[in-house]
Amino acid sequence: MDISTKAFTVAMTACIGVSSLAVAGPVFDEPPGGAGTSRDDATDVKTENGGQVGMITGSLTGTSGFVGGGSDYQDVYRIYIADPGVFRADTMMLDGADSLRDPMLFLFNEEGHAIIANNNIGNDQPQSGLVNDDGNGSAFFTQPGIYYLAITSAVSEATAMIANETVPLFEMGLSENQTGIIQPRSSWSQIPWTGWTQPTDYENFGHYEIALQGVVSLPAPGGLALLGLAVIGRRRRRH
Ligand SMILES: [Ca+2]
Ligand SMILES: [Ca+2]
Repeated sequence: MDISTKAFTVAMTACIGVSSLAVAGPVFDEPPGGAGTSRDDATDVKTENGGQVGMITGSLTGTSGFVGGGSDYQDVYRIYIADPGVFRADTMMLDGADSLRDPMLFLFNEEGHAIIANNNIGNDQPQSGLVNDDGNGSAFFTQPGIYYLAITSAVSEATAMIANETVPLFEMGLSENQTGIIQPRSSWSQIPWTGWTQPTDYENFGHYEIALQGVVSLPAPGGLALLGLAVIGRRRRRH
């Protein structure tokens, strides 16, 4: 499959995914204080009644415009992926001047190791989508559990410390990494993400909606152990 065909396929599946997702599960709104930007201060995605989470909504509010003021170009959510086989995350094209026109999405595991990222679902399609399928029928990850989902203003990408240097973990500046789902170099897959590059376009901010599949409310700490036991129990019964 050449790049343009692949991009088209991703765009089409994104559309199908979004249309079927419009009614799937409760919406989680970014809290009033804003989402975190790292593993340490990531926002827990929990719903009142537990169960499926169909969407995250929030805003990258940009910069306050004065030196020393805060800025908001990356939002990081701690999510629970209950069903990796169907996991996907798609930013929605929204009407209105206050919508985020060009997002990027990143997925990291609980240790902060990079799994997948995407800038644009296709040429001239700046929305972003992640799906757990490498295009050849193989999953990028198979374990249910805690993951970190980040949305950023393009281009602000995940960084890591490698050989005492801060490097862009997904090398999203490369021309072949502008569309499609990308992974880090295999030798970098165990190196934790530690920060973000500065945004390249300070005017690229606004409201976003991320449609989700395969995600449920984060269990309470005690519930997490029970969920783990349930998974082990299921596996044992297969033998
Ligand atoms: Ca925010
Ligand atoms: Ca984008």
